[in-house]
Amino acid sequence: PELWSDDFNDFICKCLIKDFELRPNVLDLLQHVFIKQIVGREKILQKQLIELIDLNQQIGVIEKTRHERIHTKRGGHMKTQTDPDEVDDLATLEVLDENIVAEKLQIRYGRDQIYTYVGDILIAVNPFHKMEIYTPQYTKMYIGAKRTANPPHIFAVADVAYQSMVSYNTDQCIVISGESGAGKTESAHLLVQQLTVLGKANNQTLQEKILLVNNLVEAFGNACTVINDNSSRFGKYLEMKFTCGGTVVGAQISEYLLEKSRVIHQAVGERNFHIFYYIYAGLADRKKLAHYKLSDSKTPKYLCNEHIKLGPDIVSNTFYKEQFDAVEQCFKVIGFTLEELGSVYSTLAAILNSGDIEFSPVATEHQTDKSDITNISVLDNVASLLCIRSDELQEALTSHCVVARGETIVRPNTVEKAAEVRDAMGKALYGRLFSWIVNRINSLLRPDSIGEDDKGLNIGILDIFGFENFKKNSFEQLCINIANEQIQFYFNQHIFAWEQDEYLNEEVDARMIEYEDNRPLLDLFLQKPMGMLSLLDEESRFPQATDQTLVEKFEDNLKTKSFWRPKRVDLGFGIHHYAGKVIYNASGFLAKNRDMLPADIVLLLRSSENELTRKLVTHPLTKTASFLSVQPGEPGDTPYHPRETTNMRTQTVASYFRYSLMDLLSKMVAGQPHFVRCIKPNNDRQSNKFDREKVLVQLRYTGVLETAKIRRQGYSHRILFANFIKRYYILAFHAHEEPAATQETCAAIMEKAKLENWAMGKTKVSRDVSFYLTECIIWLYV
Ligand code: AOV
Ligand code: MG
Repeated sequence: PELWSDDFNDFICKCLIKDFELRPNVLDLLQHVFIKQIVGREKILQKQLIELIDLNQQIGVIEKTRHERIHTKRGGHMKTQTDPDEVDDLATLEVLDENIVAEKLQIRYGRDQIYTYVGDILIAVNPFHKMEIYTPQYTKMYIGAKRTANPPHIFAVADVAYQSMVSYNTDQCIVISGESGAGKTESAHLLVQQLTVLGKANNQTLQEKILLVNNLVEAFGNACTVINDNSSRFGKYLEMKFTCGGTVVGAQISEYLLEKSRVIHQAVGERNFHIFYYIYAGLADRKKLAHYKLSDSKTPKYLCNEHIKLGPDIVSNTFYKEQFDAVEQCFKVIGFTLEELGSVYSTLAAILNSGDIEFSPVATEHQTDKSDITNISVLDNVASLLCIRSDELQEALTSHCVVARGETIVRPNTVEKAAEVRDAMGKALYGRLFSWIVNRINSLLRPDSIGEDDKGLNIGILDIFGFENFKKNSFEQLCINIANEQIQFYFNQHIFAWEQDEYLNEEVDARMIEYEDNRPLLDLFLQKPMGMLSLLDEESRFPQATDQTLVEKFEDNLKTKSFWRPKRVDLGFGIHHYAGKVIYNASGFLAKNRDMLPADIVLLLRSSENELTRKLVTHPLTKTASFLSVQPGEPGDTPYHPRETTNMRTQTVASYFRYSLMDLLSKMVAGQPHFVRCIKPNNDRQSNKFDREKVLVQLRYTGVLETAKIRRQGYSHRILFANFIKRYYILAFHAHEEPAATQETCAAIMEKAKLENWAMGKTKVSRDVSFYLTECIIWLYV
């Protein structure tokens, strides 16, 4: 400590401020000297510091030329400070209006600069073509780099999240939003890719496993829709687990609301889940179709949509075969056993076969509504794949038990009813298989070192199904759009509501920004007892109710201008969502919501000789456990945050959905959020086509302009006095000092480091956006 002179102090400050990559070394060195109290080694210390600075300068030069080279290669547009069109951050625009914002994005898009910041939020415009900006060279360039040193990039978001996690010892959460086909899932992959590098997994296999998780669950949960060939049909929250030191040690996924109805029916121009095509082609390639009771000449019904006759196209499709090999490889690397794999394939094959079971009416003397199975061989196939008895399956499909006056009576099923039971079984098997796979992945990737007390840290990545508006929108679209509505609400809360509250609480002067609050819409859906989902559940409890009575109930109870009944559309109702108007068709709503799997089928599957089949119907899947564990909140909690529990016995899809949302939010609110907003530049999936009007609509409903405004005026990075001082006191105080956690200490550090444009709250200190953009910022990226 005696060696510490003011000059020397300045010198260290310069080192620390100028340099990021080396700062850990400088700090290490200082600690080494001061903590161990090695006196008399000042010469060595100085020499080492000088070396560090030289090295630093060299690196600076290398970085600069690398940066220029990359920019030159990408179309000759070198980044210069004076280029007026070069706006990496929309929050810095002098004039902020939506046309200017759209124009800037368009200019950038034309130059293949698909990423742009709005303050700390990243906008990603889908390029619809392969970009050379995700190579290892880029990965390296974005590690621990100053934000202004590189063009905006998804890797920079990963880096900020990672660095904040390590520095502040807090969980992080990256929320990716945008409409269907905007690029959420791709962004999620890129984040995981960068985070695995940042997390420097000790063993290669773990890194590999984590990278494969997305591919595996997406093979089962994604499908081709009319909007997106690889559309996510479920919501996914992937948590990457780290030690407090920042080493990645595992991963956990939560899945939300898989669109099971797709298994039995696909809309015009759409397909079933990818895995069915993969397995069909893959097994054909390995001459194993017969083993799984599939035929290459007769395509399973669930795969032939009335509008696409795929037939032999599937079995000869090389892409599907390759994908099957890839999926199998994922399973193996992640750690599934061969026996488990066999059972997964059998279950999938059983589902495909079950779709082909046909029924015909049998008219007997007494009964006219009995049904019989016309193709017993198919029934036998299904039974054998599921390891259950064929005659029992037949009975469970064609009849049902009712308990009347204490007696159990067997009643026959009509042809329609039998087909419904068959389809319900297919959907249930698939949905449960999906959950089982997710749970199995979780148990294989659960970090061993992290026990109850040492929870470690995590970064969650949310990739849900995007907002959808098809020609015909059903129950699935309603749920998907409500989920998006909820995510938009979460975004608004963070960016506007809580932000402005915080200014008030901290007594920092800031102008209030108007934004579109979608709270009334969430009320319309989720409020109890008069919200849409509650009304749906209530109606689902009446056996006599029909989809018609349901829509009437909506009409009688939902008195808001966001809900209306369009004329001349039977069973139609319209909702004005935050992202636009959608007309829904209530046909099938009640059945989809009840989602009944007859007890006879459950009991039968429980008797299976196959372990997996039994597990699918007996084991309480953790998702059940996870939403049961959501505890009621305190009175006065923010609405739509976790605070409810459910009665499992009467669970409908709507009530399950409501609790999944709460479960998801309870995970998300635990972390510090980072937002990525994906924008779809056109509806034709074309590269280099920027539909200005289409983009404007998205900018409007996502509130990008308002975000830019609040970010421009805002102090978006706030640190508690104590944390700030702990980290930076060395800039203004001697190493051995312990300055008090007060406003004055913070101010002294700020002044010493010659920082401007900061604000001091009552408990937190911050800097504003313009400062954020200057080169010498030190505390954002640590
Ligand atoms: P989504 O996840 O937002 O839709 P995806 O991430 O599946 O959308 O993106 C749709 C398609 O856009 C991808 O299959 C790619 O072809 C292309 N794409 C997106 N981002 C990029 C990128 N960074 N580079 C190159 N191509 C890209 V949905 O899941 O439908 O809501 O439910
Ligand atoms: Mg997706």
